[in-house]
Amino acid sequence: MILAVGMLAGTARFAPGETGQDAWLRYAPMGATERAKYEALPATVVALGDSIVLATAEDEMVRGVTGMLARALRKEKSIRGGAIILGTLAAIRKAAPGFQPSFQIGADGFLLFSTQIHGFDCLVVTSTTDRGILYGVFAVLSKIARNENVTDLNQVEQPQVPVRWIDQWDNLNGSIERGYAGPSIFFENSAVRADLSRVGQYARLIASVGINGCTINNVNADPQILDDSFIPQLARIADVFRPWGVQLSVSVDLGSPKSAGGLKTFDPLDPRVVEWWTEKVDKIYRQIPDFAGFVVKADSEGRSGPSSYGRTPADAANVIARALRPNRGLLFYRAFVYDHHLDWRNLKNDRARAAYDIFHPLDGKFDDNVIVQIKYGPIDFQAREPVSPLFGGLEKTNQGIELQITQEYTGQQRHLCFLPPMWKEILDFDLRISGGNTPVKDVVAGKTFHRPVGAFVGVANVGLDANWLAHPLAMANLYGFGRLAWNPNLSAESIAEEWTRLTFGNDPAVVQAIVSLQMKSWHVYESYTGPLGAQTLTDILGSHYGPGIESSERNGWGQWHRADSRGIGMDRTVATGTGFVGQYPSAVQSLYESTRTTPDDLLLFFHHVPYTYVLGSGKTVIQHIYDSHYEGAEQAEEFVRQWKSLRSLVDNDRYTEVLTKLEYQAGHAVVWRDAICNWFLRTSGIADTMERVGNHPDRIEAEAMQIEGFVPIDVDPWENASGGKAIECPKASGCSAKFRFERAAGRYGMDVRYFDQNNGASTFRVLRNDQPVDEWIADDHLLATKPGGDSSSWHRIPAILLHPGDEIRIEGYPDAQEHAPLDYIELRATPESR
Ligand code: GCV
Repeated sequence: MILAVGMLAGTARFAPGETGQDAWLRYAPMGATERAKYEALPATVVALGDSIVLATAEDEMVRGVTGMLARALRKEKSIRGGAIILGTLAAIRKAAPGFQPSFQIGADGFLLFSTQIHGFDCLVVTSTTDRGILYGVFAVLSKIARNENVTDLNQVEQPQVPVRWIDQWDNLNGSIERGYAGPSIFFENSAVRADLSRVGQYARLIASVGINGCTINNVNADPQILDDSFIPQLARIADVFRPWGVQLSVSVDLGSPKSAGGLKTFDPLDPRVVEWWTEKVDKIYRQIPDFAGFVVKADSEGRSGPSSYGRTPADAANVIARALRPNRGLLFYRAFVYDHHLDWRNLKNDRARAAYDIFHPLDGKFDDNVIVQIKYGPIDFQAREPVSPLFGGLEKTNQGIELQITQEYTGQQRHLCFLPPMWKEILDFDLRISGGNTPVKDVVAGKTFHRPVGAFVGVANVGLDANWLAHPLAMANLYGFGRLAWNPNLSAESIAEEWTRLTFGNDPAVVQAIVSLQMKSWHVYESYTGPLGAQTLTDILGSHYGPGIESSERNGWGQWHRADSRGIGMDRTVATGTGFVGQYPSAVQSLYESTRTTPDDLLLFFHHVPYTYVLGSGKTVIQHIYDSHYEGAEQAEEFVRQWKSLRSLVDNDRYTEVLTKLEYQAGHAVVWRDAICNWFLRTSGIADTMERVGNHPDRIEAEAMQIEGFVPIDVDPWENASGGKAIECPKASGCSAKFRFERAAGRYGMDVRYFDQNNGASTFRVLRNDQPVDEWIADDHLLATKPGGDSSSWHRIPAILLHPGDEIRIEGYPDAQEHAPLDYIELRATPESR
C-alpha cells in the first residue's frame, strides 16, 4: 500500500499517458516554486507584423507560457504596456525608434533582449527574419521549461551553419528505408497522405531546434515524385512546413528525364535533358515558391548516374543546379558513390577510397549552389569510423556533412545509443589541413575554405509511431542533431542535459540518471558489437542489426574486416596497404600510417594485425575483443538497474516503455557478446585468459534437455545460437523440453532464450514440478523470419525457488511460421541463494 501511494505521488507530476508525441516541446505545467521565477514575465505578447511564420511564433509563445506557467498570455497589436515583443529589427525600430541593439544578427540568428520600450518592461525577441524570431521564441520557452532565468536577457544566438536539413528516406508506398518507427508521416499508397497533422507536428519539432529544410523522400528516389500530377501534392506538404520556416526539398533520380519524362536519354549534357530539368523545376516553383532544392544519389548501389554517359558528378549536379539557381534552390549531390562489386580477393581494393577518388579531382568544378553531401565516415554510418578524408579534399566546393539519426548500424532504436558524443568526435577532429587548426565542423560550416554555404544533413526517418522514433530515449538524437547543426561547439553532455530537462522535467535525480545513461550508451553499444574500428560486425547483407560477422567477407560490398585465423583488420596504409591513408592531409597521414600512432579505437580500420598484437592499453587484440564484449554486456545490464532507480520519478508509460527496451537490449547484448567471442575463439584458437568465452556453467542448452515433439535445428550462422543449435516445435499441439535441477536449493533468476520471429507469435510456458511459473507470447516485431541473431530474445523470470530434483519444463506452442524456437535457459543464483 505504501508503495502504491508513493508511486501515485511520483507520477502525478506528469500528464496522464505521456506518449512522447510532443517530445521535448511538452510545456508541462510547473510547480508553484518553479513558476514563481516567472512572475515578472509580461502578460501580453505583441507580434509586429503579419507573416505566417510570425503568427506561428506568437501562437507558440502563448502555448508555451499557458502550458508551463498556468496563466494567460494576451495577444495585443501594439505596445501599450509590458510585453513580449516579437518583430524584426526593422519593425521594432519602427515601433520604438530608440531601439538600437549594438549587435549584428545574420540570417536565422536572433536576439533576446530585456529592455524598456515606451517606459514599459519588455522582453524583445528579434531577428532580421521572421524565422529567426520563431527560433528566438523556442529559445525563450526552452529556458522556461529548464527553469532558467528569462529576466535581464541580452543574448544573441547565431547558427554556425547556414543550411540545416533533415533527410527522410520515405518511400511513396508509405514504407521507410531504414525506418524503425512505423510508416511514413508523408506518404501512403503512392500518394501524399490525406491527413498531414503529424507532418505539422514534425515541422514544429524540427523548427524548434533550428532545422530549416526537410527532404521528404528516399534518396533511392522514385521518379514518380517529379510527375506533374505529384507536384500539387508536394505543395500540400510545403504548405504545412511553411508556418514553421521549414522549406521542402525532394530526392530525385537522375534517370527521371528518361524513365519518367519519355526522353531517350538522361545524359546530363544533352540539351533535351537540360531543358527537361529546367521546365520541371519551373513547374515546381510555380506551385512551391519557397522550394528548397533537390538531393541526388547517383552511381551508387544500383542507382543510375552520369557514368552511364561518361559524365562526371559535377556535370550532372550543375545541370540541375542551374535550373534551381534563379529561385535560389540548392542541389545536394551525395558523395556516397562506390562500386559494390569490388573484387574482395584483391587486397588493394578499398571501398573507403571511393568518395575521395571520385570527388577530389572535381574540386572547383561544381556550381556555387551545389553542396557535396558527405557521410561522416568513408564507409557507411558504422559505430566507429575515422572521418571521411573528402572533408579535407574539397577546398573550392561547398560541402555538407551527413549524419544518421536513425540508428541503422547502431541498434535501430531498440538499443540505446546516444549519438552526439560520436558526432562530436567527428566534428571536433582536426584535419590539420596545411598544418592549420581545421576541425571538420569548420570545414562543413564553410568557414575553413570561405565557401558561400555549408550544411548539416541528418537522416532522421521518423515514422507514425506516437513517439516518432520508437525508443523514448532515441529522440535525444534528433534533438542533438539540430542543436549541433546550430552550434557544433556545444558539448554532447550539455545537449543530453537540455533534452532530458525538456523531455522528463528538472528533477536532479532524473536528469543525472538519464544523462549518465545517454552519455555511456554509444561506447557501450560499440563495445559489444565490434570494437577497435573493425566496424559494426553486423549482418551487412540483410538487416544491419544482429551479429553477422562473416557477412561482410567474400563479397563485393567492401565492408571487409579481413579476420582470419591469424589476424584481423584492413591494411589501408600507403606503405603496404590500399593507400587510403594517403587521402588525408599529411599530419593525419602520419597519425594513421603507423600502428604505433593509430589510436586503439581505430586500429583495425587502418591496419591488419595478428591477434597477439599488443594495444596501447597493454592488452592483446584478442583479449580486448573478449573483454570489451563482456564489459559491454555487463554495462547494458547495468543500464536496466540504473533505469529502475527512476521508478517513481518518471511517468509510468515512458518508464515502462524504456524499461522494456533496456531489458531487451541487455539480452541482445549477450547475443552479440557470445556470437563475437565464440567466433573469434574458434577462428583464432586463442583462449580467453579469464575463461569466460565458451564456458557457461549456468546454461542448459535446449537441445540437451529431454524433448518431446521439439526437434533440434542448426542455426545459421552458427555463432548466433548457443552451441550453434536450437530446438523447434513443428507440432501444432505443442512440444516440451525438460530437465532436472541438480544445484543447491535457493532462489534463481531464470533467463529463457528463445527466438521471436515476425512471422508468428508462439506461446511459451515454464512449469516447475508441473506447476505453472510463467507464460508469454513471442510477439515482438523484430526484423526476422528465422531463428538467428536478429530474432534472438529473452524472457526473464526474476526469482524462482528451486530444490535439487525439481523438474523444470518449457512448453512451446507454435503459431503460423514461427515454431516456438528455443535456444537455452540460464539459471542465475540470486544473492539469497549464494
Ligand atoms: C538509402 C546504406 C543503407 C541504405 C541507404 C544507403 C544510402 O547502404 O543501408 O539503405 O539507402 O546507405 O545512404 O544511400
